[in-house]
Amino acid sequence: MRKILVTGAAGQIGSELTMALRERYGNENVIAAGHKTEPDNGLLESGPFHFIDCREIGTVAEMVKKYKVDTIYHLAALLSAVAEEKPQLAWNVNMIGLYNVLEVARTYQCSVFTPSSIGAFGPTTPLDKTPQDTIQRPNTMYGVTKVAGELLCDYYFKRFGVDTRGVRYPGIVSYKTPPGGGTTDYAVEIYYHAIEHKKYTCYLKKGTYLDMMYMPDAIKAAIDVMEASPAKLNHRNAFNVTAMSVAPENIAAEIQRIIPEFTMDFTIDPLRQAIAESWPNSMDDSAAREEWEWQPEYDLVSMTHDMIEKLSQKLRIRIS
Ligand code: AKB
Repeated sequence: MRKILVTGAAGQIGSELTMALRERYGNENVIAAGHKTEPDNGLLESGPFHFIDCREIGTVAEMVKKYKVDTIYHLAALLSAVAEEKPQLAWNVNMIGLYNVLEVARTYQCSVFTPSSIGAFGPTTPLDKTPQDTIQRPNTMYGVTKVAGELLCDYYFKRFGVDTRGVRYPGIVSYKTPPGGGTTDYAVEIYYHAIEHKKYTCYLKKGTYLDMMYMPDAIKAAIDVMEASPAKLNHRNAFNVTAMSVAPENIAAEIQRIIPEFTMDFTIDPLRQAIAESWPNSMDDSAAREEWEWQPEYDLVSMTHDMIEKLSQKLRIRIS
C-alpha cells in the first residue's frame, strides 16, 4: 500500500486527485498539503490535511518523515497567465518547489509524479500533432519552468534513480474546484456562464485550437502513469496526453445543443491570446498510448453533457 503526499491538494486537479487517491489507497494513506487556499470540507474531513510551503524544503521533508511517505504527487504550481504576471514568484514556486520535492524524494526514496503541460512547448514547436519528442523553446515563464522541470525530473531518475514520472496536461475542464490563472480557464468559465447567464465573453479568439481533457481522464492519467510497469516505459516524464483539440466556438456549439439560447462574444485578452498561440493546436499522445495504454474516456460531446448536468446540480439551476 502506498503512502502518498499530494502538494497543491486544494487546487483544481489536487482537490479531485486527492479524493480519488483516498478512495483507491485508503483515506489515512493520502496526506493532502495545501499552501493558502482553504480546502473544502470533503478534503478536510476525509483524511490528513496540512499547510506547507514547497519553497521551504523542511516543510516537505517534515510531511514525508512524519507519515513515512513513499510517493509524492507534486501539483503545487502557478499557472501560465499568473506566472507571466509574476515571473519571479513563478520561478520560486515552480522551480524551487520542484527541486525541493526531488531532493526530499532522493533522500527518503520516494517516487514523484509531476505534471508538465502543453505550456512546455513554444512558437517554434510543430503546432499540429505535436510529437512527443520535439522542439521546446517556450517564451513564457510558465513554459520555462515546465521544460526545466521535465529535464530536472529526467535528471533525478538517471543520476539518482528517483522514480520520477509525469504527463504534459492540456487544459483541464472540471466543475468541482475552479482553475486559477491559466490560459485554458475559459473552457471551464464558459460552462458556468452558460448555466448562470446564458452568455459568455471569451478572451481567446475564434479559431484558437488547444488540447483539452475532462477531469476524470486527467486523474486516470496521473494514477495510470504511476502504476505502469517501469519495464514498459521508454519515456518517464512529460508524456503528451490529450482527449480533444477544440476552439472556443466548438465548445459553444456543443453547449448550444443543450442550452439553445446560449450566446458567446469575444473580448480578446492579448496576454492569454499570445500564450495560447505559442502552444500546440493538438498533441500526438501515441507514446503514452503505447507505453502505458493511455486512453481517454471523454470527448467534447460526453464532457459537455456531464459538465452541464453536474454543474447545474451544483449551482442549483434547472436546465430544461
Ligand atoms: C494553463 O492554462 O496555464 C494550464 C495549462 C494548460 O498548463 N491549464
